[in-house]
Amino acid sequence: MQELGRLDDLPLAYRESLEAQNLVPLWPSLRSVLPPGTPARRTQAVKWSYAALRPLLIQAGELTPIEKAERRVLVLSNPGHGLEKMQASAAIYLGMQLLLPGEWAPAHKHTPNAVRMIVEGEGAYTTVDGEKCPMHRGDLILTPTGLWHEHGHDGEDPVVWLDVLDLPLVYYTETSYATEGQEQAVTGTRLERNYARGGVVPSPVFTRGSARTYPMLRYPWADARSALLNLAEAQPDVEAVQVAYVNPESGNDCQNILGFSALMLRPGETLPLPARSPAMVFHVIEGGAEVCADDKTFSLAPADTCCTPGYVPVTLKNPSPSEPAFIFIADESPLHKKLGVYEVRA
Ligand code: GTQ
Repeated sequence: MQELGRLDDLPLAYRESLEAQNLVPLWPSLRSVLPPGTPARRTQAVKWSYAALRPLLIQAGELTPIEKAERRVLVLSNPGHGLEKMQASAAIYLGMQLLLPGEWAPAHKHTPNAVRMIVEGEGAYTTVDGEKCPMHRGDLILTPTGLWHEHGHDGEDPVVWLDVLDLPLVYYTETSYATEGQEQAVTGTRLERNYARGGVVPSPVFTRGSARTYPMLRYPWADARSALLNLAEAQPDVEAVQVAYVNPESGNDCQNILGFSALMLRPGETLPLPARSPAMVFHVIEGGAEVCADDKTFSLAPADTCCTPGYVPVTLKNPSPSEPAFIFIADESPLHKKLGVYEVRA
């Protein structure tokens, strides 16, 4: 490949004249913005241990009252991007949020999309768009763009959940903002039951108005788990025992920018994944897993989380000879597909 001219090959007076006109020569930077073959990535493969993070999160509960935090979150930050950027990958933000008994995180809405994956504790709930969504371990609760949401806790013990947002991308596009609001009136609860039987959905024919843009906001873990066990039993040869969290009215990804799925690794199973353009996040719901990517191997225990960059193969392994492992996965594939840059490399 041809070596191109450098900035300091150019006379200083010429560079100053360019700068005075807000002009920049392309050729000294061409290879760095269009690197040959594979993109440059800041995203590193990183693991966050729940055992290491939990005491620090509990300490945040002692140090900072909820009124002073609004959302009491420790952000899982990828050092490859710089910790202060609060990014797990180019498009993914991850945070562990703590809510103590009796606490209240007030209503707001914002342009980034969020989901919560409940990690521990009973008795908390989030109200999204007037729907009260109880939180139990492994449940996935959506907070799509523009919907009001607030969190409350009527239980006895700390509740922790993993927040996954597309905040880095929305911030980058200069479209990230929030609006504060009043406590919501609850107009419904557990509307996901409307979609609990595959293939039948509420009929729009005799009802006024159309289906909500985001008809299903809560995906109970008990249902996703039994779908995985059923798939493993019904199709023992299936390559990956994986279910996607989708919009049950359209069958599309449940949110616009990030994709979410749950994977079961059978006892002893090794699952090689090809190099794909999106970065991924793995969070263990039950069991244990080894994640190998980019010359790193992470051993994940329940509630541990890791991320992997795009364009590298990833191998997942369940080291247990007797117990299945259940993993929550978030990735950037809806974004890449919409942008037309999605790739799978053989
Ligand atoms: O719970 O609404 O981790 O607004 C970051 C921003 C959680 C939330 C985060 C948020 C929230």
